[in-house]
Amino acid sequence: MNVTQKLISSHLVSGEMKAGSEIAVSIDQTLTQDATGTMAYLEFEAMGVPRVRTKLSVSYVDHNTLQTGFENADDHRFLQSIAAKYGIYFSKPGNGICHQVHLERFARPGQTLIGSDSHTPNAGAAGMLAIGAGGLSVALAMAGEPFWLVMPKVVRVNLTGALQPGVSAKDIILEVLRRLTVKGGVGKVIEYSGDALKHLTLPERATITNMGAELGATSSVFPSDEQTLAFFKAQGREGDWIELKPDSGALYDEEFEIDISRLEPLAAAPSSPDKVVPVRELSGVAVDQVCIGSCVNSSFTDIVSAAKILKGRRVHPHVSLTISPGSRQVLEMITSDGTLHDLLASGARLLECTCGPCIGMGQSPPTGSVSLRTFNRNFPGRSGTQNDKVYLCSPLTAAASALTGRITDPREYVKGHAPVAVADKYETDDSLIIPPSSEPDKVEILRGPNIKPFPVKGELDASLKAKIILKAGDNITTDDIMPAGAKILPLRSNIPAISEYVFSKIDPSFPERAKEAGSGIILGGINYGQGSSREHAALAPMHLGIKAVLAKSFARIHRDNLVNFGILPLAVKADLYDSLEQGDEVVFPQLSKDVRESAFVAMVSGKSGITHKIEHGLTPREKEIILAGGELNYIKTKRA
Ligand code: MIC
Ligand code: SF4
Repeated sequence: MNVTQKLISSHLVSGEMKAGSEIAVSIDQTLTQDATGTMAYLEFEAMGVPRVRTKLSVSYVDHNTLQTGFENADDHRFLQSIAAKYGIYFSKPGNGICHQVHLERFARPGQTLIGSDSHTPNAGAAGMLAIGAGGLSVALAMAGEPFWLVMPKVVRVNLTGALQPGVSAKDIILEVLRRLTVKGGVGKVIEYSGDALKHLTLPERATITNMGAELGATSSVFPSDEQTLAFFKAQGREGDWIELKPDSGALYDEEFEIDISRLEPLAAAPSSPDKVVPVRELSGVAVDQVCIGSCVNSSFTDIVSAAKILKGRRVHPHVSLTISPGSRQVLEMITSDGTLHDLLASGARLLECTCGPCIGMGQSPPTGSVSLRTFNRNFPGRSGTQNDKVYLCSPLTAAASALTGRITDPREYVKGHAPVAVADKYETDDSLIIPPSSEPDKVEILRGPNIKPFPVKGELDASLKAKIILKAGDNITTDDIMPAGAKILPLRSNIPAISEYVFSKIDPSFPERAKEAGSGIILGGINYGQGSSREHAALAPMHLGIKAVLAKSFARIHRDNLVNFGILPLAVKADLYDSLEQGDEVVFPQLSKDVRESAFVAMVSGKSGITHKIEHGLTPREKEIILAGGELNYIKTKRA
């Protein structure tokens, strides 16, 4: 078996390990972050389970940390109180980005983790099966339910050689993205192997598994080996380590090789993580802003390697350089070893240990400018500035470019630098991680006025007449569907309020048209719903009356979220997509009967009168959920 098969088979509770068939795995650990966590815990609360049933559950606050009104602060207080009551560890704001802290303090080789954040596969660097999911799936796992997924294909990426100076782990994953594109990983786990692994440290591996999310992959994983042990020892967690390697002769569904010694610095051009080009081809592009941080590149190693380039030099006068360390551990270490001083002396601005600019929580770039970021996503407008031009690159490229004010190949700036190794010993102060209360009965859950109950749908309609509210193109992201940023994120606990922003960046009158129609449909192209795990991209449209999404294909997490909230996801062929227009009316004459009894649903186009038979592709379990009007209704009936 390969590593992925070992992880799945040791947790398999239902189904057959045959690529494409539905399986269920037991979940050892869960994580949430604040922007998805409030909903997830409200959903968990509704399940009436007195204490989480996982081995470990952690609630992080790292996204909504700008307290520009009472909303985010109220959410933090709610999250802390509900964690104390239900047996969840609470990582306070300032302690760091969930994925970075989880890798440092909690990841365990051989275990399973689901998190209400799409970059949860970051922990796959430590030999875990770590998967991003909607908040409701995470709530169910906390209640002891298994996690359902389609058995992925396992792709072996064989890494050979060693990185040249100035080239880093970010360039490896950018190369994978260049080859596979943002939809190339759908239905797959990317498993890394090869002799290059002996040089790749855990933080470097995490950069690679983290950004596997941008491939649309179910997860990414590395074996747990000597490098893993070195990291665990340095974190004082040797006891949590086990070895986990593929059997010799393990089989894979697909494989390809990258000789990493031949890679050069790469960058993703605006506005998609797979628009990858060599940095050298961009040299000369003037930059106004450089941001180093986010869960993909904010480790101690990342910040120190950037600082080595900046040391003794000054940031270009036209550039604003920001640094967001990934965790308090990273911040403490760069403070005590003098790196922070080098950064500040170069003219860098220090931000909190949070997601910050990555999710538009501040630092939106100026109009018409270029922003160069070490992040994982550059979807249009995600920075908070309309028509933004965001490039993604490594911390080395970012640092060199901050000095010159132009996108710059870092290779000539690293001459004489020894590669930054994993620290022998990390500073481990867990005082900002609050353990759950030992007297849960005495804990009162503190809810502010912004925390509204989540909407629940009724059973699937027997028949449905609906209007196509929006016809969208390919690769629509959840940032398009339910934008984030400092203005909208504080409404994550308030579905009626946040629904007013559905599609606001690309089609501001969408909410109004949807409400007016009463029942609506969204028509999408390929890879609809790529990107984040935010279930708000399903919940808020549901609140506006969206009953089905017809798309050429779906991203995994978003499709799960649609099913979870009773919105019917229908994959349609290109000719049907082409024949339908925004504003058209369609009728499903016997919707619930079709879903219950057939593999197809009938849909009559109002314009042509033609009846189309659409294969719904729902598994038996998903059928039940859709018929019940969503997972919460389904679970309630099942339990009753
Ligand atoms: C993101 O990177 O888009 C986020 C913000 O972390 C999301 C979660 C969210 O929308 O709250 C994700 O990646 O799942
Ligand atoms: Fe936070 Fe950005 Fe990572 Fe999402 S991708 S978890 S917003 S740092």
